[in-house]
Amino acid sequence: MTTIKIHPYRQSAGGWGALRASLESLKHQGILADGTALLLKSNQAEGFDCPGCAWPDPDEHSTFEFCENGVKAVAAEGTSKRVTEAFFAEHTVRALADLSDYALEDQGRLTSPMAYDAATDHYVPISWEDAFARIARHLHALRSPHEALFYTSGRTSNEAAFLYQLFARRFGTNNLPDCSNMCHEPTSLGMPESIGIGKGTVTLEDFEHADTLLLFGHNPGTNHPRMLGTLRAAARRGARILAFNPLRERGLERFVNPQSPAEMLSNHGTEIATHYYQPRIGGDYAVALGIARYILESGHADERFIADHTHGFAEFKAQVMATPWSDIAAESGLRLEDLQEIGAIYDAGRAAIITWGMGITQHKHAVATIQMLMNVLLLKGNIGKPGAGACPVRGHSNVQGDRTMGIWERPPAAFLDRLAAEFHFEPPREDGYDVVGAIAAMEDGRARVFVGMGGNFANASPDTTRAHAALRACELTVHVSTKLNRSHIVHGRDALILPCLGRTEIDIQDGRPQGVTVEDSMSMVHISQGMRAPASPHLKSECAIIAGLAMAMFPNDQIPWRELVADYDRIRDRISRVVEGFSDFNARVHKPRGFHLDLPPRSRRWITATGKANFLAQPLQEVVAGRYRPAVAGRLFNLMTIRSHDQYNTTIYGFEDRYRGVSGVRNVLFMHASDMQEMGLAEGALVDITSHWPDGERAAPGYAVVPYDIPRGCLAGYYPELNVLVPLASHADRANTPTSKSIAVTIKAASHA
Ligand SMILES: Nc1nc2c(c(=O)[nH]1)N[C@H]1C(S)=C(S)[C@@H](COP(=O)(O)OP(=O)(O)OC[C@H]3O[C@@H](n4cnc5c(=O)[nH]c(N)nc54)[C@H](O)[C@@H]3O)O[C@H]1N2
Ligand SMILES: Nc1nc2c(c(=O)[nH]1)N[C@H]1C(S)=C(S)[C@@H](COP(=O)(O)OP(=O)(O)OC[C@H]3O[C@@H](n4cnc5c(=O)[nH]c(N)nc54)[C@H](O)[C@@H]3O)O[C@H]1N2
Ligand SMILES: [Mo]
Repeated sequence: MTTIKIHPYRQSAGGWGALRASLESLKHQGILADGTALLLKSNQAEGFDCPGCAWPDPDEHSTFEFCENGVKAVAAEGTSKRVTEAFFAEHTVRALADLSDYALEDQGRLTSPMAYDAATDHYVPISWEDAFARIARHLHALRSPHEALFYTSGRTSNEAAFLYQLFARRFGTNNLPDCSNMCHEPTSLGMPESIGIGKGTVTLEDFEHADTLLLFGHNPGTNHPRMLGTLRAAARRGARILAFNPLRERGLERFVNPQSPAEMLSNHGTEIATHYYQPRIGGDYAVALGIARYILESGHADERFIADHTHGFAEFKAQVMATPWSDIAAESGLRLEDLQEIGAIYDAGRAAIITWGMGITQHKHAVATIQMLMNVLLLKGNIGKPGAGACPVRGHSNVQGDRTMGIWERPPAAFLDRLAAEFHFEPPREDGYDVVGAIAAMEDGRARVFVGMGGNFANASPDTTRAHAALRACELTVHVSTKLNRSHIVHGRDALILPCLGRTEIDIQDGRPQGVTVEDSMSMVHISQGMRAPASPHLKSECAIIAGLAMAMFPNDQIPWRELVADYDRIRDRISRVVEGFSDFNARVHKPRGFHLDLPPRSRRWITATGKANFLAQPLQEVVAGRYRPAVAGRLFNLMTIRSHDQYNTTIYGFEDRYRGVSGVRNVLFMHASDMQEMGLAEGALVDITSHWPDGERAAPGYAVVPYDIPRGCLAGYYPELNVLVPLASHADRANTPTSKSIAVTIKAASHA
């Protein structure tokens, strides 16, 4: 038994708590003095894009938008701490393995290229040239280019992403797994089949015209705090805001805007959600189906829109009407009255936006759920008019842009054709491995070299034990990184750490400062200009690292790598001819605030097989039957893995999950009080968690249960620690996104309490 106590957070999200935490993080990184100056450059017309989340910036005012977790992200990159060659000389990799993930990242910024030396078990200094030559040697020695994997995390700029995919395809493979595979892949797969594009259809301005907002499965107070400003404005205008989340999340309930002196002084915030519903984990398909059924029954569907713009309505209607309300309610975890209320509110709305995050995508039936959300929009003509549309809330600040630039293991043929025409080579045509496929390929030797452009593959991936073994089986692992992390410790026989510039830092090529570009969650493309002196003189930009490697790989190549990287305008010129929607890229992006990509659904053009927007649905019983419900001894729970308020994915900033009232620990398991009672567990009791899958059990020992407002039968704990429980083969249908929000587990009192 430990003394973990939950202290319910009665304050609003934001407010003084956010200011205090921001100052703490600047202090912790040793940059309190110049941190503020740095922050003022974030998300400005001439500054850098915040490396936090992908939420867009309001364009009418260019004042600094305060965001606690943006401060933490910028401070983490701007830290005064450094990992030096002396540090690596002092510690064997074995010794480093004993450090926690928090401690690894907290060593500070990487400063020079390092290579693993098996004889001494140390990372030792290596020159950039030798590092490139070593990678080239390994790659050339492969039997096939498909034995190499090129992973990308979503912070990588458009320019670096474009060069990186060009390099991989020039080498001969589409093995470009990325963080998106674990994130919004079901969105990118499901939306095009429905409406012809895998991106959100709204802009920030639409939020000003919407009178109804449906928020599914994301936690803005923590993961995209600037969205709270948008929601606050909508709430003040009287929009109805419906939140769907098994957990009660403070940031969805009440928000004090740190930029509003009146709110700060009175400490009285704005209510965000007008209605808060707590479906059971994975219940959203049924919720959305219920909304559809309500609209169909009410007779208020937009018949004109349906006739002019959609396909498959009759079949869809028959299927929905054949699903009994009692099944819908049972599967959603909500009461019939709630479902009716939701339907009525949506029905009464003039213009509605639906947003969603990981609570929707990290499930077995994620694609079907997203398509059901699209059906709900289509029923009322809520796409292609002001104030209405689909808004997937992306994660990493440039994850959407990376995909636009061709970081995709299943590239469309038209993209490859244009790449071939522009660079005069024949790119590979067969699909590559995604994240799940990459792990399996490393396990059985089909892949032998792993290159990571950012990220932390070892800890972000599902099934930690298998993911680690897979990396260890490689002949070479290479990581282009800013900070030390587990992926450097869990390495291949040969291993390299290549330290790069962060987005906040000045990037000089050929004597001139370069800007990069990014695309936010709403398809705004703009320049990001580093402002700070690099953390070390030995760092290279991601673009320069890729070009350096390419020149070592392909001397005298027809692709002029050296020229391209000497001036990023040249990379953008190439992008303008290869990537659709980017014509005149340089001219457009150098305008303040950049430009918006043209999205066909906004003007009701549907680039689908039918030429229309498609109603697509799966019978509810099929969705239910697809769920894994093993017969086990003891009670089966459904576990979701989520982010605390004090982390950025695998980067743990600290141990304060402020809005959930948890302090100082991360080994907690949120549980309904009645379930605790039924299991005979007192607050703080330690339990061992076991996940179940046909290939066997996986264990996470020593978690302290805390009572929480969560539906019975549901549990929640933190990512990445609980990734050990996610079976590799448990992933979203077709999209292969690990089911990180839905893991079948049992619990029992800890063996060593
Ligand atoms: N500060 C900070 N910002 C971040 C990140 C970070 O780690 N830290 N990560 C970035 C990245 S890569 C991403 S993808 C985003 C992630 O942002 P989110 O999508 O908010 O990610 P999660 O914390 O995983 O939380 C998902 C939410 O879904 C809810 N949920 C879980 N299961 C279900 C379900 O079945 N149905 C419903 N309706 N809800 C459910 C959880 O209770 C939780 O509130 O944030 C980005 N921004
Ligand atoms: N169980 C579970 N697993 C999950 C999730 C979950 O909710 N639950 N979420 C999934 C999601 S949504 C995502 S997006 C993935 C995240 O997966 P990743 O993107 O792979 O992980 P991060 O933790 O964001 O990567 C952090 C590392 O990136 C490096 N880095 C930071 N900035 C830069 C930069 O500018 N350039 C370069 N080259 N490197 C940089 C630093 O070295 C840092 O250690 O995890 C997924 N895994
Ligand atoms: Mo993500």
